[in-house]
Amino acid sequence: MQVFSLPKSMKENCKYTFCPGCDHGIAVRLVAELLDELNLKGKTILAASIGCSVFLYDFLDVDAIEAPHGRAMAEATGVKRARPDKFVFTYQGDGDFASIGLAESTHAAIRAENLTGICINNTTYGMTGGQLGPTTLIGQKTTTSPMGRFKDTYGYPIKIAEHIALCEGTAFSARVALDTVAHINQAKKALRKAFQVQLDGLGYGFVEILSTCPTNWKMTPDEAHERVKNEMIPVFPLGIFKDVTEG
Ligand SMILES: Cc1ncc(C[n+]2csc(CCOP(=O)(O)OP(=O)(O)O)c2C)c(N)n1
Ligand code: SF4
Repeated sequence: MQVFSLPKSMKENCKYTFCPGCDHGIAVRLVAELLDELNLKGKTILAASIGCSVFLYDFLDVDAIEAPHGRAMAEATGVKRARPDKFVFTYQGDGDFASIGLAESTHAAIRAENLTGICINNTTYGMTGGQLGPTTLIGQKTTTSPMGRFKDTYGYPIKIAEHIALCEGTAFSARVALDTVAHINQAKKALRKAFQVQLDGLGYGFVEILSTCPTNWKMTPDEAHERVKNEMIPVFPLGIFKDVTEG
């Protein structure tokens, strides 16, 4: 009989600091399951970031280095170059990865660093109170765009997975979501691929995960998943945008 239990790559007394119903919790569990399944627990170094995932090193039982304010890909680059035998990945919010850290994130892909990047896109700066972020949807109300995001004032949301796919050194880039069981299964598959391209030495693997922020969106978790389906996926289509293993 299969028993639902904590992945071995999670700390035994791990207590999430995420709000109840937040998709960050699902994403972290998928990462931990894959670390178990690929036998990576003892050879992983995480470059943690700022934002609601700041305490990731308290949840995952792996070595970690804290890299606040968008610098995770720069730190991960140094770690991986010094220890190419280690599996190195970042886990960052969209504000961290694609706003304050856009240069670091992009250049790591352009340099074909043999790293894995995971970006949680919840269309807002969650930890700091729901401000407008680089992926905020046109029309979306945030604490710093109370009338909604107008393109004339704030510009357009960035399509991160497509942007990373355009970088020559990218081996794999995909966008997934966590709003349904089918999508969660697809997300795990994409993460596995992004892990594998690093293990095979093929370059930069990246997954953008469409996620929720029920607290700042002022929605129930179910309403938040409806927003992912009805408002986010039409703007941020799911799929694989580059995969060098597929020719
Ligand atoms: C006043 C202020 N400005 C900037 C920061 C830096 N900062 C920490 S968390 C964060 C937002 C992170 O948002 P995101 O990367 O989208 O991750 P999320 O919290 O949504 O998971 C920022 C800008 C700060 N802590 N306080
Ligand atoms: S503030 Fe939003 S993104 Fe952060 S833990 Fe709470 S629900 Fe999740």
